[in-house]
Amino acid sequence: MPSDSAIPLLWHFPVSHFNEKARWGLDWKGIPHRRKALFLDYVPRAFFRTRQLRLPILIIGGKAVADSTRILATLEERWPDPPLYPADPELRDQALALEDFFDEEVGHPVRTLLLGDLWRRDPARAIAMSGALEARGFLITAIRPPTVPEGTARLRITLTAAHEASDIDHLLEALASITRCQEPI
Ligand SMILES: N[C@@H](CCC(=O)N[C@@H](CS)C(=O)NCC(=O)O)C(=O)O
Repeated sequence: MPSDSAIPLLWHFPVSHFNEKARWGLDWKGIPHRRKALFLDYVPRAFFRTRQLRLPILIIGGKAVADSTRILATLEERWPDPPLYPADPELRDQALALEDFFDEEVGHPVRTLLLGDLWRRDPARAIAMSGALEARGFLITAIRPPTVPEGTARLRITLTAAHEASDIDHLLEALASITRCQEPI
């Protein structure tokens, strides 16, 4: 079946509040769709279709829609019933503000609490992060046993005098973007 078939296709990470939001919207509206969980292959796929590197992405009617908020808006437009948003404009604005607040302020710390410790003990996670950083132009090696104790892993970040402060800023941005919500394993 071609990827742009009439049935919407969701590219997603299984563990992520943004991705869960898109799955929940599709389920709430009872929209028949397919889901494909992506792993490291999300990098070329996402970039090719949307010129950005984040999931979820919904492929619908030949178009790729990135960003969970835009995905919900697209679903609402195409399948108005049952509605996701309140009909009253003021309540609707409040609902959208709440969505934004949970996306940006609540979701990340809650995920970190639940998953942070798990990930620290996961060598596969370190490899995936190293790959995601490489896709952004950073060569950062995953260090695994026996170099570090069994059941643990690290990322080795090597700085030299040739690095500019802006390089470090970009690295921090990339690390924040990847670690705050990605689950590519
Ligand atoms: N504003 C976006 C954020 C999506 C997002 O940050 N997705 C994360 C997973 S939770 C991601 O794909 N990260 C991969 C990366 O940054 O390489 C949305 O609402 O969909």
